[in-house]
Amino acid sequence: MARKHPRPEVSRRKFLAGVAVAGTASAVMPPAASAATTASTPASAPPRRPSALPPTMQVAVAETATPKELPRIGGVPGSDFMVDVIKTLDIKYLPSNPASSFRAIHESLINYGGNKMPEFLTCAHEESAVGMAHGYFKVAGKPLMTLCHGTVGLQHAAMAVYNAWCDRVPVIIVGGNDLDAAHRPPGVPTIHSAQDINALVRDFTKWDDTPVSLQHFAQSLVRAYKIAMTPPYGPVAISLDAGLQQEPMRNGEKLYIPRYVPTSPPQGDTGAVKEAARLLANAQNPVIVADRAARSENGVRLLVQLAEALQAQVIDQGGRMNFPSTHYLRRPPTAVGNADVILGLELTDFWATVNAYIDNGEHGVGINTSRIKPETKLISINASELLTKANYQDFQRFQSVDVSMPADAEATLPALIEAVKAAIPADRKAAIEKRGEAARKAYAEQRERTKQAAALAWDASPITTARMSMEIWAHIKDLDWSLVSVSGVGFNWPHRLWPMEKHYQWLGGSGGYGVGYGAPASVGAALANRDLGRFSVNIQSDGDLMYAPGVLWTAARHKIPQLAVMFNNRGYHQEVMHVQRLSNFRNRVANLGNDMGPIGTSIENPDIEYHKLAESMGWWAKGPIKDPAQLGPTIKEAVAVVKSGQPALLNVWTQPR
Ligand SMILES: Cc1ncc(C[n+]2csc(CCOP(=O)(O)OP(=O)(O)O)c2C)c(N)n1
Ligand SMILES: [Mg+2]
Repeated sequence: MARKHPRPEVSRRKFLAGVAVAGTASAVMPPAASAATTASTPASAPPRRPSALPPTMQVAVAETATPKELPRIGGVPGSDFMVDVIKTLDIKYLPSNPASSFRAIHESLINYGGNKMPEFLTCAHEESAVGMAHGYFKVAGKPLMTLCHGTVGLQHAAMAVYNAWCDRVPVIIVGGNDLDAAHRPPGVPTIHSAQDINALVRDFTKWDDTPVSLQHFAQSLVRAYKIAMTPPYGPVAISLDAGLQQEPMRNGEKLYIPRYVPTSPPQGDTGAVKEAARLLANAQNPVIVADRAARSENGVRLLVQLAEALQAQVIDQGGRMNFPSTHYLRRPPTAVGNADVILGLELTDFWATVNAYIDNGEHGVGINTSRIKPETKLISINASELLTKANYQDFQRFQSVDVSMPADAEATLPALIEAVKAAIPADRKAAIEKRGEAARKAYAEQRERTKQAAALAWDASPITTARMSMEIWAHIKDLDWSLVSVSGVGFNWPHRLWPMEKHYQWLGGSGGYGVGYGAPASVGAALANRDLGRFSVNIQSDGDLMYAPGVLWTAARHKIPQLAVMFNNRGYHQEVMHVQRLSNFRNRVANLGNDMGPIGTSIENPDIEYHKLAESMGWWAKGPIKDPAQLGPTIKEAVAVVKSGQPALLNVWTQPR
């Protein structure tokens, strides 16, 4: 007699026993399930039902069975040649979550490539792998490559790719995919294949390709690297056919690897640079606004030179560390209000730099207002104008500007500085000097106000974000430190209080505001800092860490030290405020759950013991720290641990903002 349910009986019973589901499920229950559950359930109680049907035999075997022994394959594996190509590009690490669609190149990287250049770093999530590459680049200035399982892996990676795209950071994404429908294994490998995996990320990558021969691969990978590394930088994707990786090279096939030669960054047109210099040199009150302007230490130096030549105030929007926080020309965003000329350098959002948007205006419609005087002239140098695509709206609102240079700001600054010096009329020099004196005074007054604001509620518990910042600062100030990430919203005290002068002391944010960036990017940046002998500090919010906390394990496993101090406000506080704002706007009270905040926004009850979470993954950790007096001594201990090479996390309970 034919078996009714051709599934392994024992494992199905185990499966059902493991799936204890309360309530009534609408799924159809197989007969064996009701037998297995009713036996141990009183007659009156509703039968327990599984939340999902057991896997089919085919799926179970594909996922769990030992692969059959394969015949030995002669010749040189195609994926060995791929490793040769990768090695010419000087890629140090390969953070990745393993998968069969790239098993051949994985094997070649280890056995043929010796797991060096690149070294495989085991990741628990594809989003973590891309996030690590993102953070790494902003310290090292070199991209990493990641391998991901073509469909499902790339789906997981997608948000991190979008962040890298918005933040103008190169990442080389290689996705395994089995294209040949006639030869690929049935079952899972076929479910995990697609005609075109790159379509998943095409709208937010600079370029992608699907090589169909080894020579094509060599050309594509070098081209992808070159495109990713041409400012404006960005992620690129290569779909890597499983068959091409696995098959041996054809007999007598002559292959070559194209040489990678870096592209020089695009510079502003000479005429436009001159016009910009003329406007700036003759301005009464020029203001420079920088977002992702400084790609390197040299970018910071150049911006200081330009600002000093003009004695122009500088607003650093923080997409990168552009301008020293200790410089007397540094000003807050409101400084645009007095400007007659504004120079925007690699701004994500020029519109919002010169306009304000008031969320809860009349009739639920936002109100636009100008932040600047109507006659203010606007100059923009922004390489992102060379990178626009249609679908995703990272290009922001349209802003008309008077001089528009689609060019790399750092590369254009030397010419602009020279042009400005040449354009300053002799009779304006005294006025420009005077501007500098006024700026020194304003800077000193502002510092005083900031210190006073930081002292408010100094002894409060939960701990204020200002106090936490200063307690950290006290213990890192004599080290070669790098603030690798600040997750959570509005934690800006380090920028207001810490002297930041070197370009690696602040790396900028996620770019796309996709939460879950902070933890993996901090690990990637800490990896680059480890190799450079620097001390990494990460201010880690609770919501951000919970997206993919497995990256903590990767940090411990690969000995990547960092000091993570948690901005644990026990909630998605940004969203608390959004719900409150809407309730106020509608003359209603935000609906409170059993916890403090509006329903759906708090992360309490149970309170997550992040210190235990980190400890379970190999970190040194302490918490919860609620008493501000305890914070200093605990940070001291943690700093010593990090210096010894182990990552350390402090679970600090903070004020919401
Ligand atoms: C992937 C993603 N999901 C949701 C959001 C919406 N969002 C913006 S801020 C925020 C709260 C994040 O919580 P946490 O990191 O603890 O920061 P806090 O607001 O508490 O400072 C959320 C959920 C987002 N930006 N990205
Ligand atoms: Mg939070």
